[in-house]
Amino acid sequence: MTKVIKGGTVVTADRSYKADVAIEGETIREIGPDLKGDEYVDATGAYVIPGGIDPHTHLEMPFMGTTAAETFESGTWAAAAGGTTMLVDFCLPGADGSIRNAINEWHRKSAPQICSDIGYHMAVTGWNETIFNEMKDAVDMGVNSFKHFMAYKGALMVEDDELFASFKRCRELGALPMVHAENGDVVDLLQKQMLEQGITGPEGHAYSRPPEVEGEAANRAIMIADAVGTPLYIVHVSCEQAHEAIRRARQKGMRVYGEPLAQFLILDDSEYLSKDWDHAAQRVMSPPFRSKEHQDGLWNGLAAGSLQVVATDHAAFTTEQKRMGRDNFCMIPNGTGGLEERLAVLWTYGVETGRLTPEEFVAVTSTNIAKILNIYPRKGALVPGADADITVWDPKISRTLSASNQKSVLDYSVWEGMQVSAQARYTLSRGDVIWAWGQNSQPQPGRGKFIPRPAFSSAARALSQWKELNSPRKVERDPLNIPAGI
Ligand code: DUC
Ligand code: ZN
Ligand code: ZN
Ligand code: ZN
Repeated sequence: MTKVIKGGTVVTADRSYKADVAIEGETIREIGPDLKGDEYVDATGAYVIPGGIDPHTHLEMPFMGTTAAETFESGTWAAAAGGTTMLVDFCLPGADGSIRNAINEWHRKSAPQICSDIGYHMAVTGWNETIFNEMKDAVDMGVNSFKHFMAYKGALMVEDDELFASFKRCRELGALPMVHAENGDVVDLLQKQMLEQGITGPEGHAYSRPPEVEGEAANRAIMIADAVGTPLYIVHVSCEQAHEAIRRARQKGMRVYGEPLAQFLILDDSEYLSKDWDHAAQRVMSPPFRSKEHQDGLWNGLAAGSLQVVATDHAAFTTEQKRMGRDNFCMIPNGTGGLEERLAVLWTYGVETGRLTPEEFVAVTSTNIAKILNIYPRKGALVPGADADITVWDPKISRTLSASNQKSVLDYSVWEGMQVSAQARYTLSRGDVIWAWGQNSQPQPGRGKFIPRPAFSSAARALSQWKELNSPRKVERDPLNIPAGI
């Protein structure tokens, strides 16, 4: 049975051209003019793009005394409705601290629910021999990236010696270290000062996490990564201070990757001054939204290549959950949503305004992510043999984003009232149409798969070289086989 996506303009990270796409089973068979099939998907007047990959979500995550409300089922449905066909979710260790158990727990939760494919990053929230050993298990289980929180003091935060040790372990294993870059000690101090001054509302959240604390941590993590000799991925880059650190490191030849969020590109910190407590609290996340000046820099970074991917950090807490921090902003569960809206807002505010070309849009929403996370070209590519994760992207459907029409389980939307100019007409996951605009039916829970992401192979080579040289000053700079030019 051959399915043909007919009459569209194929857009890849490199170029755009008129072509049909033939799918056999779960993969792409052929791309070319006038292809014949048994079944057709109409792409007339639309773009045919690799399905979006959101590299940063927190579905059903236990966090700050509660659990994120977005489920694997609602989250993957919302993603499909927004043209995203794969999520990479953050796996957190439970009370026993075991990485292996945490990954199994994530499988247990996600497997029966996911409508599309998923991968994981693993969080390293402390340092001991078990963690050192189990990081290898994680890589063997298909998790090749480890996130480190430099903030959330007393909870998830790791110290610099732990960062160094864990980065080194990543290097040995051929895994990619990631950081949440905020100076947790300074945030902790500033939070106490805010409360002492009687500032207890959501605006205190933004005041206690200024851009400098993010810039400082980004610089520190980069220096530690350079000392270890490993690439580094900095999640949720919100400000010029962190962007500047990444740009400088890249100029010096380091492989440092930066991930701004859709929220940071479009929404700003004036939201925290709302007279409506709920409105402001719903937008509390870390790092917080920044002032408008930071946004131009982030957009320019995406076009210039100093920032490579756009994520959402989708961590969805209901208004009721946000009210846990009614008397103290430090208790507001941190997180906002966007996995359903990411492509539409990026198209509207990026491509429609001329800040990004359609090809750059594909690069930052899918292809670069697949390359950096080592799942390219199975994902993120429109080539024969790749998984048929494809979005038929319609630049003529304009609509208003609202909690009333979203697939997310949230009772509000941080994008409420925003007009967007494009929408997924069809979303295909490994050849199945899992979303059709106008039909609004839910894809089958459990049809999604966990996609193992292998260790980066050139790391092993670099490691043996390094052992031979037996000198920490002679470490190879780039042990990972991420394709050049990203
Ligand atoms: N930031 C958030 O806002 N939510 C989840 C975790 C994080 O780092
Ligand atoms: Zn410290
Ligand atoms: Zn984070
Ligand atoms: Zn996050």
